[in-house]
Amino acid sequence: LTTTARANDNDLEGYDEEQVRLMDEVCIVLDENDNPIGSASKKVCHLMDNIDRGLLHRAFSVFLFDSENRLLLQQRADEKITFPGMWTNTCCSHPLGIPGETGAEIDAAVQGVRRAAQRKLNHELGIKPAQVPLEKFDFLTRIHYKAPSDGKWGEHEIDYILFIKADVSLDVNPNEVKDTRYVNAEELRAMFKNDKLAFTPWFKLICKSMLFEWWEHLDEGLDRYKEQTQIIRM
Ligand code: DMA
Ligand code: MN
Repeated sequence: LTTTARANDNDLEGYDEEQVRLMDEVCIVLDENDNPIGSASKKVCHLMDNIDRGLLHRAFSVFLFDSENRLLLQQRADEKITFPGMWTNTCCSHPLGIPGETGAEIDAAVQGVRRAAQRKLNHELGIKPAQVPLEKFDFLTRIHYKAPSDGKWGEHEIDYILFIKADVSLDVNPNEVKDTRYVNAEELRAMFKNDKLAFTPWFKLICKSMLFEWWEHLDEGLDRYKEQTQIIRM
């Protein structure tokens, strides 16, 4: 798969310079069962031509709740190459092919994803690692989904869902994030009814399936909702 994946020199013409630079990050390429089988650049992994040939990579989605159980949302910056300007969960990205973020067995993979989550909460939202210690991230499940962005670009991931409850201070990186907002469940439902707002496909999938039920039971512990062996296909 990795050997047949392709990219062109001009694929990134006209996009934000910093976001273009980040397309050189090295993502973890997977088989359908989340076994790492190689690596490829973020650019190669997000071209629909490669996705349509089956290229799949590892990702994570963080849902951060404050002490009042409000969920922190972000609106993606207009500079983002995929899904610009859309509202989504607190933070999403990819564990990279770097020491500490890779892992084949599930426990190592989860720990790698936690490290990546801590790194990107800092990069995108300016949340200091000490406010989101690794052991506070609660791994719920993995979701396998595919979603086109604009025809040329898209996502095809096994997405590790992480919950964390923490009161944090924000120092938003405007190249990544256009706006942030804390919402309760009712406020999020109202946002979905507002057709002037756009939401990322993975956030919509998670909201339609499990989010509101998990959210209701946050303080009872989420153990009974955890599905840590099966991969949920959406
Ligand atoms: C990718 O998120 C991960 C998911 C779950 C869609 P992203 O496009 O925000 O990644 P990055 O912040 O690394 O550009
Ligand atoms: Mn991705």
